[in-house]
Order: sequence, then C-alpha cells, then structure tokens
Amino acid sequence: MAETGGGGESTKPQLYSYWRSSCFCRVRIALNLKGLDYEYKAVNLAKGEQFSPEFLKLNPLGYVPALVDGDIVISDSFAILMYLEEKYPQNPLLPKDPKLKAINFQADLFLVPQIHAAINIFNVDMNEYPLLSCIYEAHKDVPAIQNAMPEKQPDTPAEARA
Ligand SMILES: N[C@@H](CCC(=O)N[C@@H](CS)C(=O)NCC(=O)O)C(=O)O
Repeated sequence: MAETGGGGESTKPQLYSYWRSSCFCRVRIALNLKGLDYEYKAVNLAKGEQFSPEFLKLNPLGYVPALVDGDIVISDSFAILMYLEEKYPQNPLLPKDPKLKAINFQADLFLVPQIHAAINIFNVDMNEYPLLSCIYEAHKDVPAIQNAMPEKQPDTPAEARA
C-alpha cells in the first residue's frame, strides 16, 4: 500500500482506497461536502494490495474503502457515510425530511459515481436514460463532486487523469 498523503503520525481520518472505486467515490463526495481533511492511503486493487497482510488486518474482507478514525475502522461505504454524518454534523449531507432525505442521498452520493462509471468505463449511452442523465448533469460540476471523481485522485495513473 502506498502512502500518498503527508507523512508521519496523523490525527486526521485515514481513508484507504483505490482511485477507480465507485464505492469510494461516494465517500470522497461526502468528505468534500463536509470540508473534512483526511489522509489518502492508496490500495492498488490492480496489484492485489487489498490482500496484503497489512490491509487485511484493517479489513479482513479485503475491500476498499476503509476509513480509520481514531480507534475505529469502518469498512463499508454506506456505514462510513452514516458515521461521517453523525460524527461530523457540519454541512449536513441530508435534509431532515425523511422523503427528501432518501431522494437526496440516492442522487448526490450514489448515483453520480455509478453513472460516471457507466459512461467512462462501460460506454453506456445515457440518451436512453433521460432522468438519470438529468440528475448527472445537475450534479457533475459541483466542486465537491468534481474533486471526488476517479480522474483526480492521488493514485490516479497519469493516463487516466482529467
Ligand atoms: N459494500 C462495500 C463494497 C465495497 C467493494 O465492493 N469494493 C470493491 C471496489 S469498488 C473492492 O474493494 N474490490 C476488491 C476486489 O475486487 O478484490 C461498500 O459499499 O463499501
């Protein structure tokens, strides 16, 4: 695993992930929206680093993302989002109203990374999905989302950078 953030001891949350992971992308969006600083720890899935003894100690399932915050390790993107919302209430991710909350969660954090992957990895023709296209277009230029995209991560290979 490569350490791509600053060096030395850190009290910032540490986020283990891989630039191309869409599960991680939704966590990055949440961190950006909340304005939280974190240390990025790259785990190269293409090289099998998720199965290294060091990483398996953190997450025995061998999946990214995994968030380390003080003495807790959270190894599921949805659980990470719930944790961040409770622990760092600034810039709430969700409105109070339960219906708006469900719609908001779905659109901002989950759909955008999935549609981005559909377009950029799987070449899906989004003209067939006007509602999804509309949601994507409405969100994709928000800075917190832009900066969370796979093309802009510390471990993104040069040929994939935007
Ligand atoms: N439910 C988990 C799923 C995590 C997951 O599937 N991660 C993928 C990358 S997007 C992974 O780490 N795959 C490792 C592998 O395929 O060996 C979450 O939402 O965080």
